[in-house]
Amino acid sequence: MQKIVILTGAGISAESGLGTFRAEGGLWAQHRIEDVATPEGFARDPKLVVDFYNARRAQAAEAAPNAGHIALAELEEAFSGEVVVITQNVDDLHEKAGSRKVMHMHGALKSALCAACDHRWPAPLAMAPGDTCPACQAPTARPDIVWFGEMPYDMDEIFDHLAGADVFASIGTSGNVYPAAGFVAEARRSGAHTVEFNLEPSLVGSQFDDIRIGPASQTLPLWVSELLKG
Ligand code: BJW
Repeated sequence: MQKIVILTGAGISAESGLGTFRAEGGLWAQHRIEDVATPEGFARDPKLVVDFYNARRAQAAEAAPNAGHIALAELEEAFSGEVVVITQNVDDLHEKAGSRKVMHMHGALKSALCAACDHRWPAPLAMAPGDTCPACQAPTARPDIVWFGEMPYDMDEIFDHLAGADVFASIGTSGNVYPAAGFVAEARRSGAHTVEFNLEPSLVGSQFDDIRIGPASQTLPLWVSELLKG
């Protein structure tokens, strides 16, 4: 076995105190998706959107990785082949745990993006509507987040990794949002062994060879020690 490709979602950060989206009382119960996670919502009310991400950026800055994030970092360190983490999460808990190869397909709270020239720079803790871009000086700064209807990042590289995967693991994601929910099908087509970690089977759960039910902080350390024992 040479290559392990891992997809993570909000569930892996839940035990670090960051809310998931679709749980009862989750982020989408508190905010309308159309208002805070679409380019149209940002155009209508930039302050609402910027404040939503400012609050989440502040919360993420205080959060610490849990045993699930740490197990994945240990896997990358100790595994003889390649480990790639593709995360839908916009927090930096994989990096804080020590993972080095992390792809943020839905963007990152720590980053700001210029809607005019695509320049990126480290976001201040609190962004404000109309912040200027340090490269082109236009007042077009926005959170560097992939909203509905926008193209997720690094898709070509991600599909290359899926095509080369020997093992594909999906952790703490509900399978509601594409293209990420389609990765298991892609990995299966490439012959990968597929395993899901969740509190319950996801919407695409039937496509996995193995499902490990339970909190990621418990199921991941066990899986990693199984893998490293060979
Ligand atoms: C635990 C746990 C514990 C809890 N241990 N587990 C019709 C059909 C198919 C596709 C589409 C369609 N109409 C539109 C689309 C495309 C659309 C889409 O998928 N819509 C669906 C809702 C139908 N997708 C897009 O628009 C994407 N772009 C795209 O497709 O580009 C191509 C294109 C572009 C333009 C034109 C044409 C094509 C972009 C998607 C952007 C998603 N953005 C968000 C918000 C931004 C980031 C942020 O604010 O943080 O990303 S939405 C939100 O959902 C966020 C997440 O990354 C994403 C996934 O959520 P996730 O991680 O799965 O969280 P939950 O809460 O759903 O699940 C948590 C899971 O954890 C649960 O299962 C729990 O059980 C589990 N759990 N605790 C283990 N301790």
